[in-house]
Amino acid sequence: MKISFIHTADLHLGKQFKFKHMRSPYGDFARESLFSIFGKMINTAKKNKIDFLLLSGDIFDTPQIGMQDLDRFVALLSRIPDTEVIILPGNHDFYQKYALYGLVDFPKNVHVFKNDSLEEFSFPEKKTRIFGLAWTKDTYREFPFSGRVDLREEDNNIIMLHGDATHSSSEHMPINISDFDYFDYVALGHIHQHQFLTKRIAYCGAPQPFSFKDSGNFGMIVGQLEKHRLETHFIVTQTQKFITLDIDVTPDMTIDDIKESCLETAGETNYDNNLYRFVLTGYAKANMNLNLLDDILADHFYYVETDTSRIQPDWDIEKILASNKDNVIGHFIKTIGTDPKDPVSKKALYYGLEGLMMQNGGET
Ligand SMILES: [Mn+2]
Repeated sequence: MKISFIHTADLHLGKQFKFKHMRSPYGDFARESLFSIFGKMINTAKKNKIDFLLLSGDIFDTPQIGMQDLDRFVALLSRIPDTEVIILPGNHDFYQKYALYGLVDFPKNVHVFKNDSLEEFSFPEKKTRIFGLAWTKDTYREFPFSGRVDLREEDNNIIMLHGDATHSSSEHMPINISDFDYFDYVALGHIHQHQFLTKRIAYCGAPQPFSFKDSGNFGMIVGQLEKHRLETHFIVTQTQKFITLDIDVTPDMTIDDIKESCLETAGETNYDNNLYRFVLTGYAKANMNLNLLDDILADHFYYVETDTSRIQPDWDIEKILASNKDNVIGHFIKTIGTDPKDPVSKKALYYGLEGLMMQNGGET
């Protein structure tokens, strides 16, 4: 029998986002976007009469989630009564009797794994068995099941797992994927970057990037299974991108030149909802106030921040030495040398000078 499924995980509903610019509404928007993406997945399931919605853990960011978020979640799931929804609690939303999933009376199309031993939901009319193993605490140094599941040839056999298949020493439930390669499909959760470990074993990834560390595409996996023949597609669902761009700064640039370079590097892209970070490297005029840059760029982006921590002030060392011969600044320059060749000494000279100039108000 042919079945279809949507595989998603790591939505982290309810997540509190932290941005450099805390005054902003960006965190609220990002938080709300997770619900809106989940709503779109529900619509997709309904429209395409998807048989199974597989939620492979970390659907919520924490077990201490507000009732409002929980109610929204349940209401969305009750809109697809013909889709069987399977919830596998992960490390962020591990199963407890008196929190989160334990508090809810789910509609009858929703099935929740509740134990950290292997369980199964069986759907004889769809000739499908779905296995899984829930988290019931926040750390597992070993995978809590060994052995082989007795499968029937005539069934579609799926297993859902939440854990780390990339590090065998992980505290987040290390998974040895070769232990599960006899299933038709292994629906993994935990790692936010989607990846197919084999044709049949996949992390669907998070549906939305969460920070500037998240590059690449974010989405869900849609699949069909019939007589052990598996077909899968990765569908992009993200509504935001975190974009990090490097900017070279040279001493001849004014702050407006730096702004132009940022805009040029970003290109004529669609700025809607995308978050930009510019990482500046090189040497800037010693008296330039780079703190203004975030405000100067703000009009041009939905969200923008700059990292200027790698910028070095371009000082005329000879000139500083000449006007500070007899004080601690002059002594410092003479000790390191006016033009040290190795990068560590050069750094020491610039950082040291910066500190000394601020403390002593040295002459430039
Ligand atoms: Mn996780």
